Amino acid sequence: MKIWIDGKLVGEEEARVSVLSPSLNYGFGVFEGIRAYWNGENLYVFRLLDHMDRLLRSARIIGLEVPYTAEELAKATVEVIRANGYREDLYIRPVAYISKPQISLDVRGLQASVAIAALPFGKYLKVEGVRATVVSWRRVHTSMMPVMAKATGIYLNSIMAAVEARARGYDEAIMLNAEGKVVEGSGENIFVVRRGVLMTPPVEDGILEGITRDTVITLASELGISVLEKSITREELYTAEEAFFVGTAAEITPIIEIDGRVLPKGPITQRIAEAYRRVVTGKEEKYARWLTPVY
Ligand code: PY5
Repeated sequence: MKIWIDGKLVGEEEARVSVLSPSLNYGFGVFEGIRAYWNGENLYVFRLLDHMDRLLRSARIIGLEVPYTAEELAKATVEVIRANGYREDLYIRPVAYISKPQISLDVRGLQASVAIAALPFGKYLKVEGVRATVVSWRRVHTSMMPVMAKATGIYLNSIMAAVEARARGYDEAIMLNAEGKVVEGSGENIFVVRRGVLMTPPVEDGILEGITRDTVITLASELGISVLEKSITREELYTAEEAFFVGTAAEITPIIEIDGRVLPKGPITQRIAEAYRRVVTGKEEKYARWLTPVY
């Protein structure tokens, strides 16, 4: 596999960092997760520029200097996919990090390296639906960590949640914030349906501002489904008619059980999932602007 690093395409064994990298030791880095879909004829990268824009915003939040524009990183992504000759569904992982050794926490003025890897990828969560549980680990509060940034260090919080849920026999975690409001999964945003209305936690509750979340809000409005961005309590979650996770990796994944309460795989979830699939595979002319053709 060829990986793009700072303008060069290198073999996987050459794509290495120092063990004393502050990105490895202290979690000082930012990353993205992007998907590309092969429809039998074309390979489309979904919302590529939006992901690269978020990577740069994340870097700006944590104070990491990334010496590339979003357009340059988008071009590099197409280049690395072509270099590998992929003709299948992919997951793309750009990461900006400090490759050189440094013990000091004073990371001011260091310039980031950027690596972009693309690999064949299937489903992340069970397509038929997942059993979820509210875990004991709370989502880090925005006064403690810059949760709006997709920063590597923050993912220890996600790992604790993801592992706790699985160790307790569930498929995925649902996290509450410090105030006890439902915020997201370990690596997904969440939507619930109550009385026919689709609801999702607002950004100010301390979530990652998901690109799939934005896609779902856009598609739902078009389908005539009303969407509310509002804080969600645990009781609202437990009395939801439908619930689903959304994310680049998770796509649209129905939640079929929450802490022993069974949920149907409802009609709104299904309509959203179908619309999403059509858009990402290039079957909706109207959303062609979200697709970057590789070939
Ligand atoms: N919330 C968190 C904590 C996430 O990590 C992710 C993405 C999302 C929400 C959804 O964001 P988006 O729709 O922009 O992808 N998580 C990564 C992904 O590629 C996976 C991390 C393991 O989906």
